Amino acid sequence: MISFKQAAIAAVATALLAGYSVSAGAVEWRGWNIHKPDYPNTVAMDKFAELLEEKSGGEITLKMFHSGTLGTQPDAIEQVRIGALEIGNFNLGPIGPVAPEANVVSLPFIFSDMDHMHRALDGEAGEQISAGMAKKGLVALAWYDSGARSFYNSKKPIETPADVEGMKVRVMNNDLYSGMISALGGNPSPMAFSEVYQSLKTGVVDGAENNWPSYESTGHYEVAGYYSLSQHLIIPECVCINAQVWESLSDDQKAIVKEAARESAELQRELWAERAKASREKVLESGVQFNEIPDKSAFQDAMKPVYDTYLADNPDLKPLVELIQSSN
Ligand code: GTR
Repeated sequence: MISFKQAAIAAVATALLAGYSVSAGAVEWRGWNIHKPDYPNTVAMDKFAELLEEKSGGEITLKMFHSGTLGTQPDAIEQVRIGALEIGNFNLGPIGPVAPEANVVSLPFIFSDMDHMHRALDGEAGEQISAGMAKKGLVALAWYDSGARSFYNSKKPIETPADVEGMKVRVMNNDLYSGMISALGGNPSPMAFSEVYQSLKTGVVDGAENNWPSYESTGHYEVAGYYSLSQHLIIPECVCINAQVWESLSDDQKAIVKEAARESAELQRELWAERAKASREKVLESGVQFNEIPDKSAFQDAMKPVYDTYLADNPDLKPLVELIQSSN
């Protein structure tokens, strides 16, 4: 077995070859995050960086780039896959088109609530999803929360699928989400997160969908004042590392990196729960019109074509879908 020091030297050599910024005996990674400074994920990724440095005795440092300054999420996913960036905090939504196993979490209503999602991710389903992502160059170190996504728009409350008919709705880049909006009779508009505010404001789109914290932190609530609690997607997020960089680490370093990521995830989940409440209160106080959808069955029934497409494209993943559904 090679020693920590040998592994560190190997990591530095790899880093030098890959052109990372290094000082003697240390590697500096670069990390991508889409959110603003006070967002739970941002605070947690900064904590991850701090823990990495502390636990590795300064051998591994991580420079975080927040607010999407290093580009859009689909681009950043590619960057981490090819090793141009080492780390990213990614939503599994835009990872889905790259790794079909990860796309299972983007089937609308597959999770009944957050607990169901946690159970699945912490068990066998999570292992299959991680393995699928690793094959595509992304090693998931820990899972972050991202709540439930619901519809919001500038026109009217959504109470039944018929209310979505004819509406232009922004979705993340993933055909499953376009299929989801089409199945409700709306017009899907895949678009980068950073463009949604202007698009809502100028009427390029009528609506979008997201969790309370993102609806609030982006200011979307100022320009799309109807929020309807459809909770159609509960998508987890990862702290992901480039697979080659991961493989270049010694076992000791891997343990340190995983532990730091897991500790940051504990913090993120706590902060997430607090922020979800605070964001909800803030937007409701500002006058957002909010409605619950007590019976979601019409929305759920309408999603059959989305499941059919996913299973037709990935017949081998039927057992994964059933595994998640059976752990409800
Ligand atoms: C947020 C998520 C981001 C991004 C965004 C979006 O909830 O945390 O990573 O996926 O949604 O809608 O693009």
